Amino acid sequence: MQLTPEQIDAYRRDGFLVFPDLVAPAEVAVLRDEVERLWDVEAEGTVREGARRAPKSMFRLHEADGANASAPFRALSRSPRVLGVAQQLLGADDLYLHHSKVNVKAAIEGSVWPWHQDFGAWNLDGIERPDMATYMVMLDDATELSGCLYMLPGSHRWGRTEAYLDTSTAYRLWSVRHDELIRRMRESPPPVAVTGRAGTCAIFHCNLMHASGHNLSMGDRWQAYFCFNTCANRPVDVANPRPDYVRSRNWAPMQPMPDAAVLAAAAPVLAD
Ligand SMILES: O=C(O)CCC(=O)C(=O)O
Repeated sequence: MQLTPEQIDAYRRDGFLVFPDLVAPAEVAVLRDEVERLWDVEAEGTVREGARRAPKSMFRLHEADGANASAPFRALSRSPRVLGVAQQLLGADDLYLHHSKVNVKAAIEGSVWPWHQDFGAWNLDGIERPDMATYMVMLDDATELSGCLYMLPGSHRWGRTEAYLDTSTAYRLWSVRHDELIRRMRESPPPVAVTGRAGTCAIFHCNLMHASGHNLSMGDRWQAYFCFNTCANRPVDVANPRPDYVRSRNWAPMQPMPDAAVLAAAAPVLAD
């Protein structure tokens, strides 16, 4: 998938792009089956929350091995729509995934993701340059009520803002000091709600300020994320590195797969 010069300009200006309905309903169905298959798997890379103990995040879907390995998610991450777009925006062919995940924001119980820049954590992981971007795929309709993402347009141009560890939710997150955030937001265009139908995608710069609210709706809000880095920007060694599922040590360049590989990777339906 070739981005237009206008899309590339918009990414540089705003720090994100949205692609409505990019993943077909049949592919979304395959990916949703995968989330259901992995739901009860007790994996190191699954963080749960709420009375239902629903996954807040299921990590490491894109690798060929491991408890949460998923062939359809692996194929999607390597498709021209995903890997190809990341290659164009990061200006490099050799990319790897720092991590992948599905965030299941469960009906009523799925909680907030405070305002943050992804690079706040990834810089602490030992990655030196903000040559990174996150690709998001909606696996069901995302609304403001169900806790869609919000982006603060242009905030990636602030550079990295000092982060603190917010421990208020099931997934500890490097967030932004509230006084600093309010000061910056007063000078910024208003946040954009990234709503859309299942299959809508977005890509955003690793310094883009983003957040999402509690899911107040009666339905879950499932979204997949692929966090790309250039192989040349792989992390340097740090003391006490985070686990592999969130700070990958597989720095081999990803090999592209065709778009059709997502459906081809679906588990076969067995006859009675
Ligand atoms: O899934 C969400 O609502 C937010 C996820 C997010 O911001 C992140 O993983 O960095």
